[in-house]
Amino acid sequence: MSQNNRKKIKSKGAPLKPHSKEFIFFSKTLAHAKRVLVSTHLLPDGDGLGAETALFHYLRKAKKSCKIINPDPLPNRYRFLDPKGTFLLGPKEAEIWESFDLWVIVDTNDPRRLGKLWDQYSPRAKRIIFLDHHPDIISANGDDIKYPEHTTLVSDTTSSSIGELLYHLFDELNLVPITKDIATGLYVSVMTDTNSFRYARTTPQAHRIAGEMIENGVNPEEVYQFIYSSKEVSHLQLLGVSLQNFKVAAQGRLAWISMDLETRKKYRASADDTQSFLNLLLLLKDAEVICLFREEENNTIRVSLKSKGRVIVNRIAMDLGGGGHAYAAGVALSMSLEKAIDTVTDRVKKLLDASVRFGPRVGAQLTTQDSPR
Ligand SMILES: [Mn+2]
Repeated sequence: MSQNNRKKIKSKGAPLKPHSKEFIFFSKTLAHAKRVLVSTHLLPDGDGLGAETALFHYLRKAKKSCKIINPDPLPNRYRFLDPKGTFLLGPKEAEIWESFDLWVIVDTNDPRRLGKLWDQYSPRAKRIIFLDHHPDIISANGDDIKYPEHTTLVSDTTSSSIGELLYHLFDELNLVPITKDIATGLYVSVMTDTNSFRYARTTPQAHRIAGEMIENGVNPEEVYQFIYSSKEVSHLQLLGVSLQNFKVAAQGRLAWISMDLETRKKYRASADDTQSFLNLLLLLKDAEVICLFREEENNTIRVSLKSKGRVIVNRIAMDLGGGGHAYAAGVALSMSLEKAIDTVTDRVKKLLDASVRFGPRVGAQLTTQDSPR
């Protein structure tokens, strides 16, 4: 699609907000960088992986050296983004330069979510940029995370996805046209982080970007099939077990699924598998907050919290040492599964109770961003 048409589409929508000075700095740094490393968070999702794919193809096309390394391997359902397994690489799969111009870290602003990669690569990067749309972790809970001096946070909590931020970045840079490969990355990012255009932050802009990417060659049905119709028999059996056993409290306003390690192993379920079960609880009419409790190998319980949008849940995650968006947050707890369920559901019940008495905005302290992590 020509540049002319792209401008025409955008002019019909709401005017774009002016770019922040950090965003302009990112654009300039990227324009000058020759070697760029790109990474996303542990347990990578479609937003991070789609954004990485788009960046990789864009930078390669612009004749720059780009490599991707992630703290976790590529989940199978995203294999279609890199069918030959040449660039969306996990730890120890990629050989990284001794020194490089720029490390772009997408979909998080928390160095801890890079696992071992942070200590390994942060000293080797001349500049580190976090491209993110989550609330700032430092202002959120006064955490003692120290960013090295050569770090810049480029964040827009009103953005549906990292793909949306990259769309503006590519528009600003204007180095190469959007190819089908770049478009596929952007489409996957926007589609998965709006839960297929269902979340509150599904803006006209998110739809416009998706539409434009389809014009650039993306096949929506094919992408959908790859990401969502990719399950093994054992996955649906585990889903059956989970849905038989989910729990409801607070007059149906709270619902949760819990999964112990034994069950996960029996059905060979990955973390990525179980995460998708949580969204099914959103089908419940009365549920306002839904949770998933997943027992991990290292004696921790990974908790995901989601709100339909009346109450804000990231305060609960932050109080327990986690974080996230207002309506989608998470935390890892070092305790038994039963204890973790009690700890979190007690807090959610109190929150729901307070929201009845004091109104739905109780606990609101942060920006209201509702895409998932
Ligand atoms: Mn995201």
